[in-house]
Amino acid sequence: MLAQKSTPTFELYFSVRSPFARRVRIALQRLLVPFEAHEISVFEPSAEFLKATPLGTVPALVVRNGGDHFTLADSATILEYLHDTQGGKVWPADLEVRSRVRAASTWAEGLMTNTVALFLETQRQASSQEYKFEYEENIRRTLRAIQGQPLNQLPWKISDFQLTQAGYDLIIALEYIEIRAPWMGLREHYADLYKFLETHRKRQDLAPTAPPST
Ligand SMILES: N[C@@H](CCC(=O)N[C@@H](CS)C(=O)NCC(=O)O)C(=O)O
Repeated sequence: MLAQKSTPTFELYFSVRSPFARRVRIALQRLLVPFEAHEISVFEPSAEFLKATPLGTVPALVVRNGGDHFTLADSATILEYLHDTQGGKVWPADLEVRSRVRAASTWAEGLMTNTVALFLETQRQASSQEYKFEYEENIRRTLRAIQGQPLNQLPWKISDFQLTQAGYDLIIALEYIEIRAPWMGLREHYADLYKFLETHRKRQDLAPTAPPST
């Protein structure tokens, strides 16, 4: 007989500085989805965490339902799951708008990926100038491309108060750059992006998950 399915419960593995985990934490809160949070250090992963998610990356969402469970890794995969199971609220319904918002979100996610790689490279004993330069160039190019767009409308915002998923991702990426790669000079070189960050970072749906500055 098939196991009886009921409403699933969720557990989220996250680390406090991970921008990828932050986009999922914010989405879960925004969608009013209750979850049990497990804070971990990616540098000292516990056996329990690695058992749940063998790749050892955060975020990882454990979905439990009627005795069954599975774990989703990767923030984009988790957002897609939340969109499909929690009322289609992560991405816009209109296909063209959705594609534009997803494209913008991918840019912001790319900023996160390159900044994580840049930070990790700076931490290595024999760090490569070549790799660092390449990550920095990717970040600069993408920041310039985003700054060339109006930020107060789609794909970043729906209205004065409503950010899209891409808007949340952009703020998360900018705050992460600020703490992990401050020499990129957001405030000095990307004034419009910095203004966007300053305008939104104190929001109630963003401020509580802000990464510690050290
Ligand atoms: N594409 C993945 C990236 C996840 C990722 O790289 N997370 C970092 C923390 S910011 C991590 O878990 N690193 C651990 C490691 O590389 O061992 C996602 O979107 O979730």
